[in-house]
Amino acid sequence: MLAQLQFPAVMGILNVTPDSFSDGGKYASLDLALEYARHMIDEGVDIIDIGGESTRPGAAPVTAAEELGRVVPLVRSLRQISNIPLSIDTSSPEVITAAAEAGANLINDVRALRREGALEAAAASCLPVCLMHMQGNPETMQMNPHYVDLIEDIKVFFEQRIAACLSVGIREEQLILDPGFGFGKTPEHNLRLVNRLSEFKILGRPLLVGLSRKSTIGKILESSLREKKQGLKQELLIGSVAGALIAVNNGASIVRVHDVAATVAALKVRKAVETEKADH
Ligand code: 9MG
Repeated sequence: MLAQLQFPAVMGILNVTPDSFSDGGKYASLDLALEYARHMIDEGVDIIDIGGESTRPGAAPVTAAEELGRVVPLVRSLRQISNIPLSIDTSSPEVITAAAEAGANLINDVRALRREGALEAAAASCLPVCLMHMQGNPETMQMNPHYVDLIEDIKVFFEQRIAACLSVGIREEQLILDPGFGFGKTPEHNLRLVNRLSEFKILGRPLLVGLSRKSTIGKILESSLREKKQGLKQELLIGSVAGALIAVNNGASIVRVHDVAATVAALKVRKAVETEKADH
C-alpha cells in the first residue's frame, strides 16, 4: 500500500469516539461516519485514519471491546464502498488483528507498538505501520514534558522501535515515522520539531506529521483572536493548513488533517510551484 501512495499524501481524520481531539465525536454513529468518509473522498483525501480511542491530552483509556465495536464495523462498511486506503489508529493488538481482517491497509499507533502483543499482531497482519513518538501516555503526557535533547531523544526512540519491529519480522520498508506533535511536548518542542523535521530523514523512512487543530496552533493564534474577538474555528483551519504546508516543505510525506479540502488545495498550489521549478 505504501508503494502505491503518491507523496505528499493527505490523511483525513475520522474519529469515532465520544470525545476526540476537536470534532467532539460528531461521527459516533456508523451512518454519519460513512457519510463523512464519502465527503473526505470527494474532497480528495488519500488515506482515511479511523480511530476509536481518544488520544487527546488527559484522555482515559478505553477497553479493546469498546474500540472494536466502534471501528471494525466502519472499516468493513467502508471497504465495501471504496478502495481508499484505510488506516487504523489503534494501539490494541485485538483491534489491529480485527481491522486488518476487515480490510484496513495501515496501522497508525501513537504508542509505536509498545502495548503487549501489538508488535506480534502487527507482524501477523503484514500491514505497514506508522510508529509515533510519545513521551508518557495520554493521561499524563502534558505534565511537564522534558528532553535531554529533543531531536536526539526522538531519533533514539525511533531506532529502538525500528529494531523491535525488525525483530518480529516487520520489514523496514513497511515503516513510517512520526515525531508525535503534542504528545508529551510543549509548544516550543512542537515548533522545534517542525523546524528540524528533515533531521529524521536520516532514518530513511517516510515521515507522517499531525499538527491539525492541535493546541500549539491554537496558542499561536489565541492572542490575535482575543484582540479581534473572533471565534477560533476558521483561524484554526487556516493555521493548521499553514502548518501542514510547512511540514511538507520540511520533509513530511503524509499530513494527518481534519480539513481535507483546504489541505488538498494548499498542496496543489505547492505542487504547481514545485513543478515550475523542476521544469526550468
Ligand atoms: C491519532 N493521532 C492523533 N494525533 C496524531 C499524530 O500527530 N500522529 C499520528 N500518527 N496519529 C495521531
